[in-house]
Amino acid sequence: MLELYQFEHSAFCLKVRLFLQAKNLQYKVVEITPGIGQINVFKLSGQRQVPVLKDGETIVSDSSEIIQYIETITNEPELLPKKPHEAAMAHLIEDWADTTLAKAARLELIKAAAIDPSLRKALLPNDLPNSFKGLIDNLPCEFMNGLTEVLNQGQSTALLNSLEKLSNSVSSQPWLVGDSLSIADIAVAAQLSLLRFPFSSGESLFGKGCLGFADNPRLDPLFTWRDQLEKKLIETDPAIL
Ligand SMILES: N[C@@H](CCC(=O)N[C@@H](CS)C(=O)NCC(=O)O)C(=O)O
Repeated sequence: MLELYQFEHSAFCLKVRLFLQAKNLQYKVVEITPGIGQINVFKLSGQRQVPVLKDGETIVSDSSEIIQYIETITNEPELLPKKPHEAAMAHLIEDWADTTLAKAARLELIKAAAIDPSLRKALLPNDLPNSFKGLIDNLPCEFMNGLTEVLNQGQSTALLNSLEKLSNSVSSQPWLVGDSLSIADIAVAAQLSLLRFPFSSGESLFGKGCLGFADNPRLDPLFTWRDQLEKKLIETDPAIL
């Protein structure tokens, strides 16, 4: 049985889950508590980040490496395009989503959580005691602000600009590369979870997100596309939780 070591709200972990769901593979989720739980991740994989996939004796870390590994288990359906042009486009979009989009979306979410205590609380791991959650809830915003690396306006505008183009693209045709689902769609959809939370983030977070993104009508087609993609895959999710 495949085991996925993950954080509940990590976009890179969602990327691997969506890929496993699209491949219709059974897997077990092992929830890791950020910080303390990463000691076990380190013992298992020699590094501290999630996602990590365990397949018997084989341990793979890094979402892109995991995806390459899963592809060796089954290449059905084809999510890593084979035609050279499509393969290049899918690779470049995945790389953009994992780097530029991931970083900008993470910083936007930190900014949003700094000004919204309820978002901060909802993002905490489920297994934290309620008393501790209450403490976080009451931390003054200035304290959170002091901890954050803030996106400047130019970076927010650049992110919005790229997302509007993607929003227009999915309005006219559903797949970012070729004429079927690929890793490009999955990688982008996963990182969008930080800007507006999907169904899989749970009731307390679904639909919430970063001001200027989650509530931006120009991005609505993009988040609706993401929600439909996730819903389609979740309906057939073979995960054993
Ligand atoms: N390049 C990695 C990035 C993974 C990553 O950033 N993981 C974050 C969670 S989203 C993490 O484990 N952070 C904890 C840490 O860095 O200690 C991938 O694609 O899997």
